[in-house]
Amino acid sequence: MRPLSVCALWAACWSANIACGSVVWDESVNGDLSGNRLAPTAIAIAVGDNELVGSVKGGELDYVTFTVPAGAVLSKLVLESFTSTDQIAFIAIQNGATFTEPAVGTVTANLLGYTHFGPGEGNVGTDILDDMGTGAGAQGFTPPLPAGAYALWIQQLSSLTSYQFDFVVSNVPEPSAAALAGGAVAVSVVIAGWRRPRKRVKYRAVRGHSRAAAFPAACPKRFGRYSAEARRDDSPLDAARIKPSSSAKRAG
Ligand SMILES: [Ca+2]
Ligand SMILES: [Ca+2]
Repeated sequence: MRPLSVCALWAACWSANIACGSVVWDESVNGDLSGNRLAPTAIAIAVGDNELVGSVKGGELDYVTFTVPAGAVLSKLVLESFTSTDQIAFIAIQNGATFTEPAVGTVTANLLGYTHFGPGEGNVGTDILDDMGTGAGAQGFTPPLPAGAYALWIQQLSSLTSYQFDFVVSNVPEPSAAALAGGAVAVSVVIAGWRRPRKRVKYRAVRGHSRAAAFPAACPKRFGRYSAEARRDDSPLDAARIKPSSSAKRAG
């Protein structure tokens, strides 16, 4: 079955009521994807929906590389369509712009992840990125995938298989208002902790004398500040001897 043209793809998306973003590669328009794992076809993806339309069959492999832009993540890889008499195909992912593992003699531990896809796997119309992250023996990951370069290996052992994937790219979430408020509270606590202990006013207590007497009348400001501190920091007994100034009352 021939891959859909861009126009037919849009019509199909409209009728099937599925997400259709920018078509970043359509083999019927842009040519067959690379079969060379060391030189995959580069597709440019951006925040939003990015459609890849291709086909594979026995003896033909598709290798793709893409870069998740800075400040964004790959949230999903949605298998939007699958047409074949063979109900199951295969896809694997690695970090980096080339696919270092061969199709025969693959060291699974060197794969970031993989999965089978198609009606036989029951995952047409679903996000398969999470399934790739749990491929047995692979490094594994939990979506979303962070910014960086990745390479895909897409394979079908027998019948011609047409597929369409949607690379769903999202902006890295901004901190929530609640998180910002929490951060502000934490900063306030740190500042408060930094300001204490307060520098205590040096004062030599003399039994029977008011502390107010230690401050000359010419220094009312200092006296007021001392009074406020005395009420907070000194013993209730000593503090009771001091009549706070009006400025201290306001400060307290
Ligand atoms: Ca192909
Ligand atoms: Ca899934």
